[in-house]
Amino acid sequence: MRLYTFTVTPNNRKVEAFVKHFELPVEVHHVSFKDRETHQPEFLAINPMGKVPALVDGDFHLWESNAILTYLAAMFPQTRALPTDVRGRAEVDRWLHWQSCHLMAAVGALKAAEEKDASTIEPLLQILDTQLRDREYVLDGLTVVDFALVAYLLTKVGRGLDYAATPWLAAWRTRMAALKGFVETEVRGAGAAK
Ligand SMILES: N[C@@H](CCC(=O)N[C@@H](CS)C(=O)NCC(=O)O)C(=O)O
Repeated sequence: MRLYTFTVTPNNRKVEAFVKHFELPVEVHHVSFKDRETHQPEFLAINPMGKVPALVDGDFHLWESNAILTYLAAMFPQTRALPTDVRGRAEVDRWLHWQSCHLMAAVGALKAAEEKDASTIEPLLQILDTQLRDREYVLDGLTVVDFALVAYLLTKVGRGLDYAATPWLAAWRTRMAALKGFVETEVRGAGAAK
């Protein structure tokens, strides 16, 4: 398997951290935006969206970071990162969709400065904080959901938020930042994601 990625953005980092955390046999290829690699015909044949992350597994091409996460977790069940019971799987889907539809939009708006303050994201953080009350992870045990969500809170925008009102979330975020995989994919300074 080969993962095309760019590490620093949340959608890339969540997958790369997952691969590194579980030491999955996936070759990690960092694309060159400078060389417009994701807009070359070879890459567009993998992902017609011209975006990373993208995964190649033999003749199977997969894009969309959350689809890649659940695919890897299913392909490597030893990760125990994807519940197999119907309700457990529904909970995973719920949080992955929440991340794509709500958390990503709120972080994106702050990054683009369309939102001048954190008032849009704060209710989302409260909801996640409530879920994390008395819990080590978002669901039972470490799952793909933790990777998908926390990646958004470890960006430049995420680092700039005030977590004082969301202590359960803050503690989980700190634990996740220290997790193998997220440590290896930490990029600070000029190259860091906004
Ligand atoms: N919904 C997609 C978003 C993918 C995406 O927007 N990738 C960005 C980096 S985070 C990208 O490749 N941008 C380069 C471009 O659009 O040319 C996912 O979760 O994988």
